[in-house]
Amino acid sequence: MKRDSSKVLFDRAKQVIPGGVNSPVRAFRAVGGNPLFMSHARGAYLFDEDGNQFIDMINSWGPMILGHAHPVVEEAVKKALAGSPSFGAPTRREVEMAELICALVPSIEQVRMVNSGTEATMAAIRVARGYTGRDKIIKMEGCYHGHADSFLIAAGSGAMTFGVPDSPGVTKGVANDTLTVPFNNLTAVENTLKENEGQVAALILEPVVGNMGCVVPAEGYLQGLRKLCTQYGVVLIFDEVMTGFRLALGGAQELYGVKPDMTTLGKIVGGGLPVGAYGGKKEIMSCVSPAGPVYQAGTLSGNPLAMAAGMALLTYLKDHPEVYKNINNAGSRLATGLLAQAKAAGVKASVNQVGSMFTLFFTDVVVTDYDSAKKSDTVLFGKYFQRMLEQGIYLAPSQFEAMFISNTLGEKELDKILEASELSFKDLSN
Ligand code: KE4
Repeated sequence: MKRDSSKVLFDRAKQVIPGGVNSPVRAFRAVGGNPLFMSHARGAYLFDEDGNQFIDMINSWGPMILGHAHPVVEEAVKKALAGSPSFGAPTRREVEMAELICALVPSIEQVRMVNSGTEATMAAIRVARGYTGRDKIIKMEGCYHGHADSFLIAAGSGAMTFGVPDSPGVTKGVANDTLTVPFNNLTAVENTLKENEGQVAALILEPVVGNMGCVVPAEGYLQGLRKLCTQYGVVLIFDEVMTGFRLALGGAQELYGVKPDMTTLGKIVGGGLPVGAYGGKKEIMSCVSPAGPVYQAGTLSGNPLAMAAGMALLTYLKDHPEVYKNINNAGSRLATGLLAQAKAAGVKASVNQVGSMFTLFFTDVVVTDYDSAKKSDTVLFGKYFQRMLEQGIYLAPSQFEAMFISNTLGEKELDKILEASELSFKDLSN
C-alpha cells in the first residue's frame, strides 16, 4: 500500500494538529517550505516518508548522542517493555538512575525524575521559591527553559524564532515575577539583585546557551553568578537540559568548575524517551513532597521504560569517555570548516562552539547575547538550510538553535556535510 508523502501527511496533520506539528520549531516556519515527515532513523541517518535519506544534525534536539537506534538503548528498552512499561509504583531502576545521576552531576545530592525539561525547570523554580520564601526569579534574555508560564518572557528557541519571546496567555502577575537581564552581563544581574533585595528566589540560566544559537559564557561569568547568588541568598539553577551529559559527563558545571545549587536535566538523560529531572543540594531537595511541603508529582515519572533507556545511555557514556573526544572533534572540524567556507564565499558569518555544541550565525558580529544574536540574517540562514536539505543534510530549522552532533558522524559524514556546505555557500554568494 502506497504511504502518504510528507506533503500529504502535512496537509492531513494541519487538519487535526495546531500548525500540523506537536512542537512549533518542527514546522519549518522559520526556513520556508514544508516539514519532512520521518519514517525511521538509524545511526547518523534519518529516512523520510518519501524515501529520502539525511545526515541528522538535530538528533531529536540532543538526546540521540550515540546516534539513532543504538543497540545498547534498544536492548534495554525491549527488556523493560517485557515487564510492562509502567506501574506507578517505586521500582529498582529509579533508585539506580538517581544514584547514577548523583554520582555523575557534581551539584546533585538528591534528584527527582519528571517527564520533560519543562517539568524539570517548572518544578525547580517552585522548589526554590518554597525553599527561600521569595517570589521573583531572574532569567536571561534569549535563554529557553521550556514552555512554563514563568519562562515565556524574553524566551529563546522556538519562541525567539517565531518572534513571540513574550507569549500571549502568560498573565501579568506571572510576568511581574520574572525579571530578565542580558546574558554575559554581571552588572545587570547585580543591579537587579540590589533593586529586588530579599525578593529573588532563583536565578536560572543555560550555562552554555543553546537556545539563542550557541552562546558561550564570558570568562568569569559563571563564577561571578555563583558569587552573587551566594551573596544575595539566591538559588542558582543551571538549566542543563541541553548541556547535561553533552558537554561532559558532568555537564557544563563540570567543564567550567562552577557548582549551582540546583540543576535541571532532560534530553540525553532519557535516551530518547520522555524524561526530565531536577536535583541539587539535599537541604533544598528535602523541601519536595512527600519529604517536605513543596508539591510536585507525575503519573509516569521514573517509569521503567524511560529509566531503562536513560540508564543504558548514561552508563554507556560513563564507560566510553572516548565518545566526548569524538563528538568534540567533530564539532571543532565542522565549526572551523563552515566558518572558513562562509568567509571564502564572502558570506558574513561568525561561529560559537563549545565541544559538540556549535552555531554558525549569519552575521559577522560576535554573538554574546540576545541582542547580538538577533543581528543574524535569518532569511539567508533559511536559504542555506534549504540548500543543505536538498543535499541530504538535516540541520535545525532555525538560526537560533545549536547543532546536535551524534557519535555516529564518521569521516564520510563529516566530508559530506562540508562538501554540501561549500556548495551551499557558493550558491548563496552567486
Ligand atoms: P522540553 O520540555 O522540550 O523537554 O525541554 C524544555 C527545555 C528546557 N531547557 C532547555 C535548555 C532546552 O533546550 C529545552 C528544550 N529545547 C528545545 C530545543 N532548543 C526543544 C525543541 C522543541 O521545542 O521542539
